[in-house]
Amino acid sequence: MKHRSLRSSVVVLLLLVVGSVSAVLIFRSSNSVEKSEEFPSLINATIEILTEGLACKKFTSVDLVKAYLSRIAEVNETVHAVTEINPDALTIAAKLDLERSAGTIRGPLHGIPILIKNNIATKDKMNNTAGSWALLGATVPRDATVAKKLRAAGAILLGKANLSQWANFRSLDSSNGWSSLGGQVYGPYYPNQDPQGSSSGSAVASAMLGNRDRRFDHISFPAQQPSWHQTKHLVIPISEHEDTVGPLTRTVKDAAYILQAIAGVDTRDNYTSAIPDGTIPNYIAACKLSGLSGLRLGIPRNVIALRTSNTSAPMIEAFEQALDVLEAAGAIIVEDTNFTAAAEYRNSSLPLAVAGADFVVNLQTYLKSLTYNPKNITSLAVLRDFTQSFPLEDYPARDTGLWDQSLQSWNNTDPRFWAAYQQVLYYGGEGGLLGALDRNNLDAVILPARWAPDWASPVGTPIITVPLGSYPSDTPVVKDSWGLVQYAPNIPFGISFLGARFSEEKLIGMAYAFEQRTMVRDKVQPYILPTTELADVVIKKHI
Ligand SMILES: *[C@@H]1O[C@H](CO)[C@@H](O)[C@H](O)[C@H]1NC(C)=O
Ligand SMILES: *[C@@H]1O[C@H](CO)[C@@H](O)[C@H](O)[C@H]1NC(C)=O
Ligand SMILES: *[C@@H]1O[C@H](CO)[C@@H](O)[C@H](O)[C@H]1NC(C)=O
Ligand SMILES: *[C@@H]1O[C@H](CO)[C@@H](O)[C@H](O)[C@H]1NC(C)=O
Ligand SMILES: *[C@@H]1O[C@H](CO)[C@@H](O)[C@H](O)[C@H]1NC(C)=O
Ligand SMILES: *[C@@H]1O[C@H](CO)[C@@H](O)[C@H](O)[C@H]1NC(C)=O
Ligand SMILES: *[C@@H]1O[C@H](CO)[C@@H](O)[C@H](O)[C@H]1NC(C)=O
Ligand SMILES: *[C@@H]1O[C@H](CO)[C@@H](O)[C@H](O)[C@H]1NC(C)=O
Ligand SMILES: CC(=O)N[C@H]1CO[C@H](CO)[C@@H](O)[C@@H]1O
Ligand SMILES: CC(=O)N[C@H]1CO[C@H](CO)[C@@H](O)[C@@H]1O
Repeated sequence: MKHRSLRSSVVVLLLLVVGSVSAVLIFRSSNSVEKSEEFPSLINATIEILTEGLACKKFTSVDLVKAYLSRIAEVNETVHAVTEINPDALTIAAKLDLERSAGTIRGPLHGIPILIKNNIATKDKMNNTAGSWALLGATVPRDATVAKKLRAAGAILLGKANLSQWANFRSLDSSNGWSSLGGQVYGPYYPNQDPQGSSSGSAVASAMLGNRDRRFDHISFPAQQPSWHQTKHLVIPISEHEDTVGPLTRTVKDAAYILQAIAGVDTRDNYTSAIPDGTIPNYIAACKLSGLSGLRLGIPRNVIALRTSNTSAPMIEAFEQALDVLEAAGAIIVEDTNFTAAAEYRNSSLPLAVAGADFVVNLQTYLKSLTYNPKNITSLAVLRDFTQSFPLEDYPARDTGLWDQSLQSWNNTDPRFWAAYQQVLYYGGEGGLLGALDRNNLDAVILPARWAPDWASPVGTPIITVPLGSYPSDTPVVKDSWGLVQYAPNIPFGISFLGARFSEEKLIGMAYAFEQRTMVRDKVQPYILPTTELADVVIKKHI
């Protein structure tokens, strides 16, 4: 039950994924040389590369959407990463192509396809279900603010990424990446790989571009978890105090572009009012090779020591090697910046209780906002009844243990909530990340990604994770009770940079400087990759 350490966090995800259809491949062999010269390979294309191709009319957004749909179709049977496709994606792409040819460019995301997680509401033909039959067909009054901002920035919402049902907040015993509606998502680095985290589909989709650390994305943070910079309005919640919306992308710079578009004050989400001066730094400009120069990075060795097992060795070894890279890039490594409450936090049941107390109330608020609620799901209690009696929800094989606990306990309007929440704030704050940053005068704390997310979600601080390495070829294959592969050769892992609240700009700089010096994503390849490329779409168009 590794993922039971809770932490929610919701993820938006830059698409650029998958797929291909054999029928369009007829021209492939004869054109392969010319093709690779003319078109960027979709596994490696960044937002900047795609934007350049769009700008010089090498291809259109319609071509891009067609190519990605084809790539998704190629692999969806194997990895189940995408729940549904936006039926209007091609129409939207055509409109954005027209705008572009008329000289209107909304910004760097103009005409770029993006997948969003299936708990971010959109007021269009797509469902927002958190992977449950309970919400199929339900409608919302408006786009989630994040979706609205992405649209306004010119992004094409291509589809919804499969996720762990209710962002993994239902059962005490279920598998990562499973939902009644979406089925089981698998990781792309080993057959039947546990996709981890609730953002399973998002991460798998972006991993198939080659870059994302999938392995330890757990519930909380997928790849980057920003501060409360992003509005959560109309995102199906777990916990208002712990959820965060963030991008999962192929590269650090791509994440910076997405974050730039979605960050900012939203009057519909009070948490965003904490943004200093209400202003957002330039995250793209923060992507500098000098991003590590002169910065103090602490290692809380006791956090790593607390949860070390025989499967940790390759991660820790790669982490130690990364320290040399960080130092060579000008960082100052500060050893033993231990978190004073690490052991106590690990033992505590309060973090889960706080999330459950939020869930009862926050879910009800979301359900109340629906403009059409076909199954009349109005509260967690009703949702539990539905889930336990609807055969496709796979109850009791997958229980509702977390809901049972939440419904038995106090909720976040109870005075006991505030005492518990203060204690959780202490674990993540003075007793955890914030205390270590402060005492040691650090710019960030670094950890192998597996150990990182627990320390950010309670205090609303950002994390950015970049690929670090992968399990070696002699790794014994370990499966969980659901048959999901937990450890196996080639399964990647990451390194995380954790900073103070609203330190995204600095963290992005560090992650970029590390990524550019290591380019681990080029060394770890999924075992399955789609083959459709832009050439297949563009050349076909001209025949
Ligand atoms: C949303 O769910 C409904 C079923 O209620 C289905 O008919 C529709 O096709 C779904 N939308 C998409 C985009 O798949
Ligand atoms: C923000 O807080 C104010 C004051 O507590 C409250 O009236 C308002 O409804 C809140 N808004 C949201 C979107 O939660
Ligand atoms: C930090 O924790 C590590 C691992 O538990 C321990 O070896 C080290 O002595 C601690 N350092 C300090 C300064 O307490
Ligand atoms: C770790 O130990 C368990 C048994 O305790 C074993 O099943 C597994 O194969 C070991 N994994 C590695 C990577 O050595
Ligand atoms: C955590 O729990 C273990 C096992 O119950 C106990 O031995 C240990 O003292 C506890 N640690 C703290 C810091 O509470
Ligand atoms: C939260 O708890 C209070 C007090 O027990 C109760 O009146 C209220 O209905 C609960 N809220 C929800 C959403 O269940
Ligand atoms: C939901 O409630 C409405 C109005 O009370 C009712 O007409 C409808 O049959 C209910 N639907 C379900 C699935 O229970
Ligand atoms: C993507 O880039 C990597 C690293 O440069 C390279 O090995 C790989 O062949 C590229 N993929 C394609 C499809 O061009
Ligand atoms: C989105 C998508 O392409 N889904 C496809 C996944 O595979 C099944 C079976 O081949 C198709 O029916 C879906 O359309
Ligand atoms: C589009 C896509 O890949 N969706 C998949 C989500 O997962 C379910 C089942 O696991 C698949 O049937 C869908 O095709």
